Amino acid sequence: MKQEQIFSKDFLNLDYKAVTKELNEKGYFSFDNALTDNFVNQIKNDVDSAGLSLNNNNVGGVYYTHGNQFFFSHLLAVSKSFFNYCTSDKLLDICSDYFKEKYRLKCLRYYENLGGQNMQWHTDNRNYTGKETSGTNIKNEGIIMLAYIADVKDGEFQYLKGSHNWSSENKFNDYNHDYISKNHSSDIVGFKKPKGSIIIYNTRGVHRAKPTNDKNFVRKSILLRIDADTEHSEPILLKTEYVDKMDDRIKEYLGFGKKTGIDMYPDSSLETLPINKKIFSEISKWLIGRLANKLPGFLRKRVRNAIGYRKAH
Ligand SMILES: O=C(O)CCC(=O)C(=O)O
Ligand SMILES: [Fe+2]
Repeated sequence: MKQEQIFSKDFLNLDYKAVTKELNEKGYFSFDNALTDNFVNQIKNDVDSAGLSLNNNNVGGVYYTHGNQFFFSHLLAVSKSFFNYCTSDKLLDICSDYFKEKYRLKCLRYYENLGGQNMQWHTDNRNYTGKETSGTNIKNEGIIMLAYIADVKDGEFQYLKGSHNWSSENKFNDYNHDYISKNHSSDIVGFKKPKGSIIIYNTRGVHRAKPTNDKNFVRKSILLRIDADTEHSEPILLKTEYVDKMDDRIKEYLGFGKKTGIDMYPDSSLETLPINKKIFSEISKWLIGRLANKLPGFLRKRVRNAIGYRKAH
C-alpha cells in the first residue's frame, strides 16, 4: 500500500519540522483530513470483521469502564492498512525529527468512546515502574498520534494549550474538573473535526475526551503512543504476513527482541462486559442456536438461518 492510499496529498506534503515546532510551542499539532476516506473505511471494516473477543481464537475487541469504552488493541494482528499507517515513512519521519534520538511504539489501538463516558483531565506520562522517574534515566517524553475514524461533533479531544510546560511540576497525573474550570478554562482547545483528521500531542499535556451524556453517542478513533523510553511497551501482536518491509528504524520502533515490561491496557474481563445491544445480540444468537439443538432437524435449520448462527466445526 502506497502512502498516497493512506494520507491526503496535503498531509504528505507537510514538512515534519512544522509538526516538531508546534509540538514544542503549544504541545499539540493537528491536521484536518490527513487520512483518505479509503483508509478510514478499511480500518472500520477490519475492526468490524475481527469482531469481539468472546471465546474467539483470534484477537478481538473488548469493553471497559462500565461498557463506556470499546477497545481494539491488537490492530497490528488484523489490519494490513493499520500496519502500513503505523510504520509509514510519513509518521516515522515526524517521530525521528521530534525525538532526535531513539523512540518506541508504546501502545496502539482502535477505540470507541460511548455515550456516558466521563474521562478525567489527565496527562499520560505515568511511569511504568512504580518508581519516580526523576533522578533515574527513564525518559518520560512521548507523543500520542490520535486520528478520527468518523466525524467528531461532540465528545471531542480537548487539550490545555502549553500544559506540557508546567504539568511535570506536579507529582500526579489526574486533574479534577473544577480545578481546570477555575484555573485553566481559557487554555482549553477543542478538536471537533472531520473524519481522517490527525491530532498529535505531548503526553505531558493535560487533556481528555470531552464527556457526553447522549446515550447513543459513539466516537471512533485510532491512537498510537510513541515514547523516548525504549525499555517499556505493551505487548505487540503482529501478523507477520503484513511485514513486507523491515529496516532498523521499524525494528527499533516496534521493539523487536526487546522486553515489553508493561501489561496491556485496559485490563478487561467479564466484569467489564456490558449487556449492550451488540453483546446482547451475540449472546442471544449463541443461546438460541444452542437451544435449537433440541429441535427436529428442519426446524433447527430454520431457526439457525433466521438468526445467522454459525456452528463450530
Ligand atoms: O480520545 C481522547 O479524546 C483522549 C484519549 C486519551 O486521553 C487516552 O486514551 O489517554
Ligand atoms: Fe490520555
